Amino acid sequence: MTKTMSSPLLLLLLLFTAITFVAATSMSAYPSVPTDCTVSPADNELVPVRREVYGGGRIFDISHRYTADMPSFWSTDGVGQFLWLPASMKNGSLANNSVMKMQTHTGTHVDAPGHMIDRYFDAGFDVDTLDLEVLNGQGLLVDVPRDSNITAEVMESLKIPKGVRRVLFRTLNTDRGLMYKREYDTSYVGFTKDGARWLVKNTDIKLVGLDFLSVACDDDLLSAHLEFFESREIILVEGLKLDDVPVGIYNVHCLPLRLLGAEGSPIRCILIK
Ligand SMILES: *[C@@H]1O[C@H](CO)[C@@H](O)[C@H](O)[C@H]1NC(C)=O
Ligand SMILES: *[C@@H]1O[C@H](CO)[C@@H](O)[C@H](O)[C@H]1NC(C)=O
Ligand SMILES: *[C@H]1O[C@H](CO)[C@@H](O)[C@H](O)[C@H]1NC(C)=O
Repeated sequence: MTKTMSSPLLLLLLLFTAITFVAATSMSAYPSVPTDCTVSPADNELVPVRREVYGGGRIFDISHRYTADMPSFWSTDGVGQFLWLPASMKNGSLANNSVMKMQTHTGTHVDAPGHMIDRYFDAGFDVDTLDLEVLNGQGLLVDVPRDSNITAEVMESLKIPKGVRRVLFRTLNTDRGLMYKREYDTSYVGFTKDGARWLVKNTDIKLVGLDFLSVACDDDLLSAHLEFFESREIILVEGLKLDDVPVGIYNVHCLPLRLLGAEGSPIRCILIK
């Protein structure tokens, strides 16, 4: 670059900056989406239905809806805007086309072994390598005691039979509605290091699901994750929505996105009776 810039070039640069700025501001707002789907009789043919349960109680959606107000790791302001509408029919485009940008560990999501073990990340153990057989199959929804994190003692008391390969743990987090609070609450319940180790050593569980953004409690965040990740056989599904689902045996279905190279992915999980 030369030290001095000719004035036409400078002008062009300024103009370009201005255009970029306008484009950025027109992208900054996202149209509001109706979430209240109680039928208004006037135009009931244009009211979408939003459901948590399908097929008269046969299918439970256990994924959270993505919103700007959902909690995000260590944030007091939630996820914030993650959807933009750079092209819209209202502004003359052929179609509406949204753009999204968010951490891959947002909302209901899955962790790959590369999340906290760097040599696994470098070797390519990303979400695209996760075993769909583990993520789909018969599983158990259990309630854990509300007065403790998930320690070895708690795990032992749950008496989960050998052979059970998928367990979703419902905790105090669900009662406290932590996934509905914008502010990230570090006092959530999760696995302690010894709880994670006990599960790895004494059960056949390969899918571990929990009802807050991390399966490991804040005090043992790294150590409990490492216990789970080491063998690369256990898949962690976090941020599950387990409200109002009866305890019991279900067919669990979880499908991550095939994000090549990513150590996490949003995931859609459902339970079928
Ligand atoms: C359309 O463009 C206007 C002017 O740039 C902007 O204010 C508005 O937010 C845009 N609408 C949509 C839906 O993108
Ligand atoms: C679980 O552990 C966290 C710290 O990681 C703590 O703040 C919380 O009070 C514990 N919860 C229970 C129910 O013991
Ligand atoms: C997309 O286009 C349709 C038709 O113009 C319009 O009714 C709708 O509001 C647009 N969606 C958004 C998100 O702008």
